[in-house]
Amino acid sequence: MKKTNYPKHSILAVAILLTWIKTYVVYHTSFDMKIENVMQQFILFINPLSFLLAVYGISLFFKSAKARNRYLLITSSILAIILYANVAFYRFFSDFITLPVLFQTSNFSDLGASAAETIYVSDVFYFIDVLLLFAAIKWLPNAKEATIVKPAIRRAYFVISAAVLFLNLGLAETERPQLLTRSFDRELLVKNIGTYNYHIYDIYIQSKSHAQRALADGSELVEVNNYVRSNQAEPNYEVFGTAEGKNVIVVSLESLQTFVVNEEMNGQVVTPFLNSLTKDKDTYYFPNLYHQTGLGKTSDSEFIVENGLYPLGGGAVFFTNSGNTYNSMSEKLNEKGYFTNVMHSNNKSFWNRDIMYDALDVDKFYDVDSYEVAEGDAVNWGLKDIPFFKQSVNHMTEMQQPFYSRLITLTNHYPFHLEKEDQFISEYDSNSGTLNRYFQTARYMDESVKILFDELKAKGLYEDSIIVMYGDHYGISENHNEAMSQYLGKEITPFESAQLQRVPLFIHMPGSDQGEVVEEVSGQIDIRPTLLHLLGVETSKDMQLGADVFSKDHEEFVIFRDGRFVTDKVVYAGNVCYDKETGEETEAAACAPYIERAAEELGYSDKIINGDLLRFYDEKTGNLLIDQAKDKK
Ligand code: GP9
Ligand code: MN
Repeated sequence: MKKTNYPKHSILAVAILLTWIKTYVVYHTSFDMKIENVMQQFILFINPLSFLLAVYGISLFFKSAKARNRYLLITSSILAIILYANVAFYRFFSDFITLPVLFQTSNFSDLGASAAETIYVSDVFYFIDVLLLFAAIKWLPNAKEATIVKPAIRRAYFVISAAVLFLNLGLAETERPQLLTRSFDRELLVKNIGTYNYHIYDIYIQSKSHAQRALADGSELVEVNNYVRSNQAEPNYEVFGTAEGKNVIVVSLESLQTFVVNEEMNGQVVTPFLNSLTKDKDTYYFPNLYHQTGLGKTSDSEFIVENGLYPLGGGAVFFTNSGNTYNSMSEKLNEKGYFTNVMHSNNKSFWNRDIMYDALDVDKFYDVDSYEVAEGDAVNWGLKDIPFFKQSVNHMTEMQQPFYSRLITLTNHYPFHLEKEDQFISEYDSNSGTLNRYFQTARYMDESVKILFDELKAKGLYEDSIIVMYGDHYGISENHNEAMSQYLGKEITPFESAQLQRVPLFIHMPGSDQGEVVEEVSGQIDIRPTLLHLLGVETSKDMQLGADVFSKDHEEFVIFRDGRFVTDKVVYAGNVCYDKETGEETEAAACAPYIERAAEELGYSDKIINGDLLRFYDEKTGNLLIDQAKDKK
């Protein structure tokens, strides 16, 4: 055979380069990914590389040229099919493939029909790298030569491929902190770690929850059920059903904490409209309600409100358990004839909402595509709250009534940027730009809520609706304690930090004349039973862990996702028991009985979610389906 000057591993290099370049071109031509700066462009460019180096690198173990070439071709074809499947899926769903979609059998008919429609002859382009690799194997002179690779060389090769992966992850982490721990958006994942790595990550997350699910059986429900039943709170029949038949409008107030309500900042009122609601004759205001979210932030609060269960301790339950059986508030209201929907002007795959809302039985998701985002109308991650509310109310006028709409706001979100024309008050003057701007965006949110009320009145929807608004989670993290302590005029101890987890809840019932400030210590987990009971919907058979705040049985005991808790007497934080009244450390015995119960309750909630136990429960009869086969549903 003729000797050539081609480098020894040129066929491997050709395979990697072809798939790499094709993937990068496909990113730009076939997906709609917003690239905001040069760094993001660079990350997008290098993100296929680490995976391709590793997977094609396996060919270095093959001793014969024929086997090696066959491996390279098969790998190249599989990768082309995976990428192409994503392209075809994206054309129809504007989203990347995630395993649960493939498992949800109801999606198959959709998928099949849409796939046929979205395949074109020109799609052979997506396989061009396979064809070129085939040609290279045929024509490249040294492609037929076997190359024996020394183990040391192979090791060096894989070290380099790992180094590329870490470089990629490092850059992604600076660009999007907590990307992997929170896994908040598929588009962001693909943008930062690449399609191929994303699929591995997706398989990892999904198989973890599948394994836990497979091991669970109905008998685990016995203990959970006993706990839930013994902690159940009877409705208060004085208020039960007082909002029956009304449209339900639930508003998630992004990052709004109670510390700004009824307060001033440098002589400026932060939330004038919400302040007026705290004294309004038709509004229940809850100043002592705490958020209970974990890493899943907004989505965790949605999960709590819909299901009356805690989110998970690690990762966002919207991602990890979107294939579970739930008995959500949407499902219950669907059964009462409500049209259930969520409105949020962001990319629908954020927090895996598009998939999770199916599991929660939400009839329709009005995502960013249902909104007109005119020039100058967007800030941070999407449409500003004022145009968002206006357009949302327009959608409501077209809905079948009664409806249950959950509106998720976005403007009061970190890093709290706002254009000049939307700044109704000046900034604060601490060393934290974040806190300084937070007051302005909170003020903007207040204005937007006022406009929501005005719009509902103008469109004739107000009188027939009940409006529930809650802060989803904290906006100011502990990184800003110094600035926070300047504002509050006191040191931020673990006690104060826990108290800062209060988020406001308003339940506004036009014409009810029932308004009051409900001082009861409560949590987001109580919202579901409280609201359902106001609507006259029983929850006595539901597998939920919250309790109706109006019930005489409601206990003042709020458990945070991280194990901290608050009662009417104590606050347990940083492993210290504090007297709630004074904020001073108190004897551990005052907290001791609750520590175990907090862990127990969180444990039961985790058990329900990880084992997907609601598939073994009949909420109509309250029967446990213990003898059912494990693979039910
Ligand atoms: C994203 C929005 C904000 O769609 O809900 O999410 P967050 O970062 O607050 O969880
Ligand atoms: Mn949020």
